[in-house]
Amino acid sequence: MDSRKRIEELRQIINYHSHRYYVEDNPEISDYEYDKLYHELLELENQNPHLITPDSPTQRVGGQAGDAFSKVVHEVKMESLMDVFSIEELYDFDRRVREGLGSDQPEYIVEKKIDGLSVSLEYENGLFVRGSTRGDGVVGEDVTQNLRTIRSIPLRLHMEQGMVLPYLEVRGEVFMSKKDFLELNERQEALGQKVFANPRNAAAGSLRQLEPSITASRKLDIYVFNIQRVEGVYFKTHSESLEFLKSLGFKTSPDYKHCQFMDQVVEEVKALGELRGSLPYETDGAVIKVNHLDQRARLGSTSKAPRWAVAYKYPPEEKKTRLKDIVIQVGRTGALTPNAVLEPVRLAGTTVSRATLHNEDFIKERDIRIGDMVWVRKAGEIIPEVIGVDFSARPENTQPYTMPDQCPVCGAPAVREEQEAVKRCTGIECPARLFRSLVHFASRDAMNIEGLGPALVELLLAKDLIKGIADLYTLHEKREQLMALERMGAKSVDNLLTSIERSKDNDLSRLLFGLGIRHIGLRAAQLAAEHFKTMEAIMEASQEEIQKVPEFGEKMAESLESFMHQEQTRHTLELLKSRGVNMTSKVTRNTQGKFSGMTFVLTGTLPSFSRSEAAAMIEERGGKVSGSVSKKTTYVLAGSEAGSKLDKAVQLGITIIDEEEFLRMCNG
Ligand code: 0OX
Repeated sequence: MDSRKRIEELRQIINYHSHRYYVEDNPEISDYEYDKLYHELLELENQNPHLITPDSPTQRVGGQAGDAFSKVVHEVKMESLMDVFSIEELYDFDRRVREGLGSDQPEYIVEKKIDGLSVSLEYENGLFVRGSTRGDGVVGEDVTQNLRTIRSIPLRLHMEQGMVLPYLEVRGEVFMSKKDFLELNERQEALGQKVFANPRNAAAGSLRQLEPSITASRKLDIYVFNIQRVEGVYFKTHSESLEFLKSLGFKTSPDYKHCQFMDQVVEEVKALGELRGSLPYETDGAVIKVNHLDQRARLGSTSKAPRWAVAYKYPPEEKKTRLKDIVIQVGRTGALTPNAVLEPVRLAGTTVSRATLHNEDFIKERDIRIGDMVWVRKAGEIIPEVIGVDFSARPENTQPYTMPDQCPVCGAPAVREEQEAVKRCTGIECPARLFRSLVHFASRDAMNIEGLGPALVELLLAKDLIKGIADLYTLHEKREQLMALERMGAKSVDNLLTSIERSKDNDLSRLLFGLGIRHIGLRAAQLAAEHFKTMEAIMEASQEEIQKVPEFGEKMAESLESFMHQEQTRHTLELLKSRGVNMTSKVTRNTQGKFSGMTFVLTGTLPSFSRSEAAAMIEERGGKVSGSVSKKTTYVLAGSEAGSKLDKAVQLGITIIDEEEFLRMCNG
């Protein structure tokens, strides 16, 4: 068979199985078999790049990152729904519809109201050509490249032979499942990145990424629920149009209900209210729509919303139950979170026996005590939370709650920073925060172990190849096991091991920074390394002695001293030393260097260095780095998006240099 034919055949087979998997949730073949087909297609397309078309399943993540989204005008307005909050108001809606229709009887469709963000998808001759956000209903943003990454959006519609469909615009709701939302937040937290308040925000944030590959990594999904515009076909009812959309390959409003009478509508609205807690995605209501499209046309719209549809919004369900205990969970950043252990209670579709109490202040402000009867609800319908106490039911002899001063996982001191809401574990060997410790240890400004990013750290921990930071330096004995890891070939294993080996010679300052000690940033680590010269000296130093390090304040000295005296720290440092990691510093302030006597201020993002790298380069040459611009500043080294420091430099007439000029000065 020639390549062209096989490519077309593979695309059809892959599209079919992709639809079974992502739209019908009912796969026919294993992931392995699917991957094999996909790779065959990828291979053939690689050999025949001229045969690649934009609707190929391999081309979902292809777009370039832009710097902004362009605007899209919605020819058919993307109307919003009127909300109602009671059954009574639902009957008012029905009455208005009946008045509008005269002697004609309405028939209703009840759909779940998916809590995501509305988008428009446009198809020309069956090909996905443009997708946009709702925006204000009239003007939205072009997010085509990002929508293409959503597997349940067909890039090419499934049209019967001979079918003519010059143009189609549909509307749907992009959402993230509850499970994927929780997993995303866990990942975000581990990487120290923004966590999202609810699945809707997560979906919106993911869809509005300027880099489509980020959207692709976010597991978004869509339900399509309306035809906005179409040429070439005609429908009498909304339900017919939904069935048509389904036949084209769209994932449509799931399990919508036909209702002839209002009592059926009310029954369905109540049933959905019961069901919503157990659904894999969030719903914030039910949508009730007139089914006949000619009736819709007659009813029309107000300036705000269509008269033929309404959204019934569910109130969050609240229940009262006994708080049996408070247990502390330690997150990956070492944060201690108090969790309520509850007398099990049914809430929004699931049985709840645990709930978050957020943090120390939350408990204190509400005076929540073990033994109390407490009110619980599901925040954003997913994570149960305690909201308050029924003081009238407080038993005798309860005590105000106090958070522990020690990490319940490893026993190290748990400390709360002034501006922070949570206490954090400070133990370097604490299993709960090991992931985060390792990622930081390997990072560029710390030990600079190339190739050891969050994904690999995750794998090494999952496969039990390391149990602590010091175990990185025994990995060379586990070459075989490393080779067996996903995506690790001989070359990447060698590179990793070389990089780890090389890191043994790092200056003490990098090691000190890599330990992730509270208040000891890159600069503090450099100053301490320069001052003490050896790890041993730091370990023996008293708080007063540490405070003599230039620029060190009491908090920094206290934190460093207490960290150095922890049992876990000493153990890890001993292991690191015995495995050959350098514990001494050669950092010295160069007073004869070409930058001696000069003060630099860094601002904005430099094209190829981090600010700390540039600072190190300046200091190596005897210069000083300051955080603010003054008359004493010699140079301001400015990158992109430089802010007020740059304005101030201009005002004071300070010489501003860019990275290129800076490199010339360094090397010249
Ligand atoms: C949803 C949803 C939203 C179509 C035109 C006016 C009302 N979030 O699930 N909107 C609509 O319908 C729009 N249906 C839905 N199912």
